[in-house]
Amino acid sequence: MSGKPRKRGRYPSGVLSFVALALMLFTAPFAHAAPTDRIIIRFKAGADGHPVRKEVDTQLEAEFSKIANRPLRLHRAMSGRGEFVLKLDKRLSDAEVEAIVNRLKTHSHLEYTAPDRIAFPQLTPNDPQFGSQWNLQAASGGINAPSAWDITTGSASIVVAVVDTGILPHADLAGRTVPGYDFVSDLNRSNDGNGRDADPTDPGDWVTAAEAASGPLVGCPVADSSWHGTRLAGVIAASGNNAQGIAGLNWASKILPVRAIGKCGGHTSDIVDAIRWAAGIPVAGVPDNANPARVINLSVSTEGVCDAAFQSAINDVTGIGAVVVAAAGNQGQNAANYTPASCQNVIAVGALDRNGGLTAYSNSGPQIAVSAPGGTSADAILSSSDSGTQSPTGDSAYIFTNGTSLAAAQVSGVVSLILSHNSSLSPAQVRDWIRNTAQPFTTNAASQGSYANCTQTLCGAGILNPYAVLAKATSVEIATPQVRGGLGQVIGLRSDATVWTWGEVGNPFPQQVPGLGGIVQVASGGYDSSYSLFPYSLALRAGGTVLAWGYNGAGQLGDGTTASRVNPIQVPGLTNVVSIAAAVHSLALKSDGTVWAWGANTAGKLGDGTTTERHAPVQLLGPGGVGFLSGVVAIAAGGVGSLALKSDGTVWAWGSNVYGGLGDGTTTNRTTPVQVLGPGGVGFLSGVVAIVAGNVHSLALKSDGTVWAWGNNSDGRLGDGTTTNRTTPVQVLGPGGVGFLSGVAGIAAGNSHSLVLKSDGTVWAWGSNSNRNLGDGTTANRSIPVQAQGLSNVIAVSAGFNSSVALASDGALRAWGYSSYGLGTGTSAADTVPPLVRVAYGGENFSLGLADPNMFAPLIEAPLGSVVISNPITLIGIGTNVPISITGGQYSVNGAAYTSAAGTVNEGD
Ligand SMILES: [Ca+2]
Ligand SMILES: [Ca+2]
Ligand SMILES: [Ca+2]
Repeated sequence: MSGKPRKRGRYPSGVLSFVALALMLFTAPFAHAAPTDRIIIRFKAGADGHPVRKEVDTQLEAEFSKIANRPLRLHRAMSGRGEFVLKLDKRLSDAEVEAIVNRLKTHSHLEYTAPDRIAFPQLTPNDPQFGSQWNLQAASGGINAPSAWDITTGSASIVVAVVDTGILPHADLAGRTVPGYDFVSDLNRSNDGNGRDADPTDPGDWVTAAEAASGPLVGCPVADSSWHGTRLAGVIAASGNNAQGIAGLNWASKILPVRAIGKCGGHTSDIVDAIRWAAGIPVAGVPDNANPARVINLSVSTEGVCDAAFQSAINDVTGIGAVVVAAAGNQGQNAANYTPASCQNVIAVGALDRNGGLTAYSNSGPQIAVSAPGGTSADAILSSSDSGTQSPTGDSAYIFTNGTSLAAAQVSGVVSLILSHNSSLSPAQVRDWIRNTAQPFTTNAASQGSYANCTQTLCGAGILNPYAVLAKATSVEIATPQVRGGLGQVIGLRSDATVWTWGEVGNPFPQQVPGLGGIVQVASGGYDSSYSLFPYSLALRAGGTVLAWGYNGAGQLGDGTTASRVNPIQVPGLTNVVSIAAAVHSLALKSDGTVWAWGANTAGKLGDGTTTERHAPVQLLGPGGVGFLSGVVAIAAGGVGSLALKSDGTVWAWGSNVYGGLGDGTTTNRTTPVQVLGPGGVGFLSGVVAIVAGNVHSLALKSDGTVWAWGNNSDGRLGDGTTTNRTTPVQVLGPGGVGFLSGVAGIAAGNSHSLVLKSDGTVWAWGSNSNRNLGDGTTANRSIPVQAQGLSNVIAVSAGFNSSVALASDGALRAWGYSSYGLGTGTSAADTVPPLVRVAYGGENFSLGLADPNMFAPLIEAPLGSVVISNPITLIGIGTNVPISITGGQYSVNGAAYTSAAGTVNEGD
């Protein structure tokens, strides 16, 4: 970047500057209790002196849950007679738990109830120099980090990138870094004898008088080495309570050192490459980053309004969920004229002195989002550093400095705590929450010696308040566990909204997709070439955007390219998505009932009237190519075609029809949707509540619990007792060929087999069994349903290409079929009972976590209308006054638990 230094600028342009910080004077007591998910109860004593109830049985759990209006289960018995701990589905604020406790007191069996509050030894870390870290303490004008540490001290799964001068090994950062990179390409600045390289160690950035007088660094300020990146890393993440040095804000998360600054600053071109790489975006000539950062600290500043190069990189990384924190700059000017503080979508941080007032050096103005202590030379910020004035000595020193750099690093540390606690938050949410929870500025700072009183026009929304923003982030919503089989891969969504993959290609056991949180739905697709499998994945974020990674040979990732990607990227321009599907092509359903498609388009499976491969989403046309299909509530992608379910219970299909898988009575391929006919080609299929597409056959579940199938019938995969292909739906027979299959709550289809979950938690399958994918202990193909052995309490099923997987109500998974060694089970034996998915060979069972524990499964998600079910079951997305027939017992509608006699009920009954 270019531009002339201003009067108060310290350095030539093109240089980052470091900032001083200040502290604020607030003495709020922070009286609070940490969130808890537990409640203590004690049963009353009866006439015989014994508790009226000996245990908390499922009936009592249901009663307590109803009173609490959320799941509440037995956790364990306590020491007192009749005394028990109950556990909520998540941690709630003190006030929320108090309210539940008060309601529970009304239960006639209970003597007392109390929140199971979490007591702390008032977590003051034992780091010997913590006493000098006034900026983190409450009494000294700091941000009261100990109160935040009561809630969390960080998660090891979160990565914070420090895009700066690199890093030094330091005793207080040992074990806390992941491999970074050195992006300094200018040999005049790199000081390590080369350009870009894989070692981000800081060689020093000193400038001698001779260098400043002539040569490539002429005009640069003469300076000792700053060890700037190491200082920032210490403020963010120095290990706390380790009896060593200082405490950083985050004691567990990882620092990603990304070197982009050398002697006398760094170039924008290197910094923006470093920013993208830090978030996991590939950079040409550099190995992909295996540990994408969710937080990127930019304690750098250069003169000039944010330019397109900087803004583009920031938009790219915030688009995939990385929070960018930028120092205001130390020029004492309007931050709007400095970069990256003036960029959109960053959290720009101003620096306060110990009185809570604006420091003389801090840039200020409406661009600032929030302020934090930056200190002054008299009251500076202690952090990890080195005593070397030129090259490092490696002495793990601790040195005081001040500046907006250090203020920004404190915000980055707090952001990493927030994401440690609730990884689902978007960058915009994090920014809003930090601003909305900030402490008010002090009003008399200038009279106490500050440069000026802060106002919201000068210094942002207020003073960084770690406790308040973490308390807000405690109200997490859990995801409903899901598992999806695919081509060469299984993908699982855990109840903490993290994503895990494993399968026939790649990881034999579940591994977490790094840096991914806040996911509400997953899909697994892939491409099969000469028996080599190339999987890819889609994930839907809570906010309605879609992430994609893996194979991209036909544009399945929707990013406009055919370059496969290791790390998730956001599908550009796609918003308000409520459901996703993947096969060799990708489908997305938007909240307005429209469908969008991209990827392979052979035979017209994208439904855009063409057979042209699409590398970005196109909208699904209407029947006959007129207008667009609308009113869609569910989508399915198969090997050859696609299905859509409309809210009126009708099914629409497009793509390859060689085996009749489109169900329109023909074998003609369709590039726009046609309506699936009724049985025997009479009328149209109706009353459907769920659809799935196999490789070359299709299944539909009707609201009466019956299953219908059409398309290729090799090996009996349609379940009608024959192997005759069908161009219109036939009804799946009952076990033994007697009557018809009923009581079905979930369906799945693989390459050549079909799988259903009945509402009693059992699993039934039919079709090809040569790979034992039916789970009945044999290898005999079946044209009528047989029961998979040893499975109970199943809440969801899914099919891979030639494999099957079942999710139980306790979060455990069982997998069977082809390549059982690669199904996460660690066995290739022909087990009679499908084996459990494990975390490693011989390891513990892998779990996707409990579904909303009192609630059972989201067995039917759509559409609405009149739905006949038998319990236990959960319905979500149901409008009020929609009639729902149940057989009685426990059920849940829209997240609330009810118990009812058989009959027709409505939400709230
Ligand atoms: Ca280098
Ligand atoms: Ca290097
Ligand atoms: Ca320490």
